[in-house]
Amino acid sequence: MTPLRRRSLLAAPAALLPLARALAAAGPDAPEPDAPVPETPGLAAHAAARRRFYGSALYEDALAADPGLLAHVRAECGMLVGEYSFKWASLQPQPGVFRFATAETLMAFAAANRQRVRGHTLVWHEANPQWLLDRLAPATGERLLTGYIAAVAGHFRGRLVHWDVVNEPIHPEDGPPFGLRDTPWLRALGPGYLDLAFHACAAADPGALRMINEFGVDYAIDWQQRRRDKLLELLAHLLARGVPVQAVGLQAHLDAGERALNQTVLARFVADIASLGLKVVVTELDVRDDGLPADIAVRDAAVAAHARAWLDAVLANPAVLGVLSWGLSDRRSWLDQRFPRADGLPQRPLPLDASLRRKPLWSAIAAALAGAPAP
Ligand code: 9MR
Repeated sequence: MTPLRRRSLLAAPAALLPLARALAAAGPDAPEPDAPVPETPGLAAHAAARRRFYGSALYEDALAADPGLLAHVRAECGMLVGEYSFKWASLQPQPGVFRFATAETLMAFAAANRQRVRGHTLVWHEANPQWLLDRLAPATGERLLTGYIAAVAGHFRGRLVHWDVVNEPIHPEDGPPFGLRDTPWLRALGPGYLDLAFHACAAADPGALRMINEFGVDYAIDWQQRRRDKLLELLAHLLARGVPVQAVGLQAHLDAGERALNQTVLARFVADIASLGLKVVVTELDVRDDGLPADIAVRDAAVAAHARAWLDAVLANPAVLGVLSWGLSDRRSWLDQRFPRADGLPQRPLPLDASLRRKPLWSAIAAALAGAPAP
């Protein structure tokens, strides 16, 4: 705060003096206080009215350190997903050593609030411990993969509603068949790593919906069309081989500056997935705004309109079970590291702002859920 503003605040009318003093004491960078939890229904209730769910990812540090956020997570979310604690590097940091404590803290929080939890993720090319990458080879791969899934999915058996059995397997530019990404798993085991993973998960926790979770399938642009085509091809091949995949996660990391949002293309893609007999979950919704001007009202409106158009097209299909966003509040998003705005301002990608107030994106999600057809 400049000296000038501080003086003018302290010169405020007597009735405003306590507020002026509080503002002056708070200093220039002090965050606004957390907004109280509204009394009107949260997104979970809006979703439940259409027999869908709404939830969000929770960054695990919040469980101990951010009671303000947790109060809103309780009010808005019917489902949670750990942002990191169910990944391999977190659950098995050393060979033979499993650490379930953080994931169990999240499970306990969810249970106390009658929230469901989805598991993310069993097999991925990221968030793997170094020891695993060092040991992974054709001779060892099957035992490492199926042993881990038996242990982890077995540990949570009956307590998770979904498992992202395989995360982000598609990357057509890499060259392997079915557009599969060139990963340590593919190199060790070939495309059959997916079969092994799904069968192992089905055996260890038959009640969790078994999913492939993928990003970059949102827009009518060539490289994303290739990803949609390859994902559909992969799913058809898996099903033809009797691989027990049951649903597709559309991550929905959207970009408010992207103009190629085509509702017809999107609706067709979801219908193609559904026609294979598979369900769909929107798993990681957020909306980048680094292509937009700084003005907050402009950004918030554009983010909301963009998400609304995407969600309307996707939720029109009764195979879509629900929506989770990748975080609930702008106070923390991976996008600020991965796609920082040129002007240094934080991104505003999530339903609540950094002070936990509902944003236009909150209303867009509520309205899109309200428009979903009967499942
Ligand atoms: O948001 C997550 C970040 O905190 C982690 O460091 C990172 C690596 O584990 O994963 C991020 O979440 C990703 C998710 O697991 C899969 N889809 C893309 C998400 C954003 O990168």
